[in-house]
Amino acid sequence: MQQRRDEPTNAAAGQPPVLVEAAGSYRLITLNRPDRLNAFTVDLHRALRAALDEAARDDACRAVILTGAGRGFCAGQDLVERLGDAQATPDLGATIEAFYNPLIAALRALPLPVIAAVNGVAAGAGANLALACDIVLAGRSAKFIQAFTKIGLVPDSGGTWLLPRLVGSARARGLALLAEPLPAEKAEAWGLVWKVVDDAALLDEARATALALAALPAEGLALTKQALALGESNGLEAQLEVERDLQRRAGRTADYREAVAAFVGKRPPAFRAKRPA
Ligand code: T3D
Repeated sequence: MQQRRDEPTNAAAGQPPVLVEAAGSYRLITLNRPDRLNAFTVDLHRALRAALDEAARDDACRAVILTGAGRGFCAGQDLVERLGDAQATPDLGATIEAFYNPLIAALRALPLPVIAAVNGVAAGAGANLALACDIVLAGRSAKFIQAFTKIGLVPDSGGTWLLPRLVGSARARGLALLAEPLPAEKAEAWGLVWKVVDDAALLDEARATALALAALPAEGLALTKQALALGESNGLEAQLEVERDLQRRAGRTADYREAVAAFVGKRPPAFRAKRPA
């Protein structure tokens, strides 16, 4: 039977909206609605949150890769899902509050580094989902689009907060207001992206990055992520105090002691395989 144009796909096709590969020390989470460029439905939101929560609970998991199935990373909100609301006036604030805001907050608070492997177009909330990750890798054909104003909306999922911090006010305003595609290499030059690689090499690069992170002391990474998050709103004086407090905690970890002993002993360190609870 042919899919009706106004039905969100995937659930109907029996495909899970998110695929999770537990690859030993890291997890690969793939948004899996390729026929809609992995646009967000409620099901996709729920599955992605569950996958992130499970990764956080798995103490063998030291990093997460987030990517998209097919030719896109994520096209933001599924507008077909919204079509169903056309008769009523939808309360988009409610869906932002219920789904998008908690997702971005959860990503930023995850005690694990998250790598976005942007394998194609990242539009609307999909673009800001990628930018909210800790390390953004992009395939050469990827592009980032703040698609919101094209449909009369406001950049969300942290876009209005992240963009000026990443690229400065002038570029943030251009991106947000004009909603033009920003190609991967320009995104890298502007500081939105850690690294651009050939499309065919993207997943290998993401896996290598995850393994490199997984080999580092996990608590140090979690505390570093926490320090950077607090630094985004603190003044210097307050942040110096944050660094003191977090360094105190880091200095008490077994991995720090092991790293120093290994360095002085001129041997490779043997860090703990599991993240501490
Ligand atoms: O609602 C709320 O809760 C508020 C929160 C909002 C958050 C947001 O993200 S708002 C922004 C929503 N997203 C968009 O406005 C982007 C819409 N998509 C596009 O502009 C284009 O598709 C792209 C620029 C992303 C890619 O263009 P292109 O030419 O590479 O691909 P395409 O042919 O347009 O898309 C391929 C298929 O995916 C196509 O389906 P078809 O014709 O093959 O059956 C297209 O309809 C579908 N698709 C792409 N984006 C979405 C989508 N279907 C539903 N929702 C989408 N967002």
